[in-house]
Amino acid sequence: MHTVSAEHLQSGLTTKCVGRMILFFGVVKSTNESAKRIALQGAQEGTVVVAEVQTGGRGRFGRKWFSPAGGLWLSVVLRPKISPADAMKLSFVAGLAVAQTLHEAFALDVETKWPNDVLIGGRKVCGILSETSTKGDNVAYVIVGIGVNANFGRAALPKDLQESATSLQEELGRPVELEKLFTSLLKKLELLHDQFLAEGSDGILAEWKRLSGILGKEVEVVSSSERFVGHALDVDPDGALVVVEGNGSVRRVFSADVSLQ
Ligand code: BT5
Repeated sequence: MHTVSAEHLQSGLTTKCVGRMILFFGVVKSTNESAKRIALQGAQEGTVVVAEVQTGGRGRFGRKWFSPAGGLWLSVVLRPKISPADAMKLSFVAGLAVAQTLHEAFALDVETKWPNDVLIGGRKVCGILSETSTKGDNVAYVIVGIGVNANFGRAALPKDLQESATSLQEELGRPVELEKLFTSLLKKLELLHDQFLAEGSDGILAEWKRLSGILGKEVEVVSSSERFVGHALDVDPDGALVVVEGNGSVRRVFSADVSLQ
């Protein structure tokens, strides 16, 4: 079996905080939902919920995230003492953690894609859903959900995703050790999260941008209210995508889907 096994998840984990407490489920609706529930009940920072299969995995804007057996589906409860605006940047921290882990473990050529994807060869191998809950002006908790398509072929995904998605198994021609991937990913996440809290987001964003496949290119931006094309210039310190339209006007985009033209 190349699925996650509960007893092995904690072995080899050398983190101080992330993964100190792990809740493992065979089947769950969504690890983000479970993590939210336990966060509300006071789960300590760094608690991780991981599942073998999700029946109602979620993406942004209520979209569905397909989560068959063999994937790495997890959510981390964080309680950073930062502003809600800064908490939004945790999806860059998580995206960079996944990209660096996949590159270091498997020598894969990975790309980050604004705002929350990791791609291999232009195809999505990982999606991130970071959800912040506020209390007054403060962050109560953040759930960082990470989905990595690992040990299944593209055929396990619905037909309409088979062109745009990929998996580690598909790229490497073999399954990977999920427990090892889990351990390395949590270690990297903790490292980058600590760096983010100590030094701010500049270093993280710079590295994330270095891996970006869309900056400097023509893109189409689609949001709930509009659609336009332009030149993807930068990701600014707030995490907004800066796009220059043909007429020279500069747009800062906070929430949308972007694709190469
Ligand atoms: C995302 O949303 O990419 C965030 C996905 C986060 C999933 C993790 S798994 C653990 C945790 N628990 C959850 O319930 N969620 C998190 P978005 O950018 O909105 O992209 C969603 C779109 O990606 C869908 O509309 C599909 O087009 C596509 N998609 C769905 N499942 C996919 C998959 N397994 N691989 C690649 N693309 C997929």
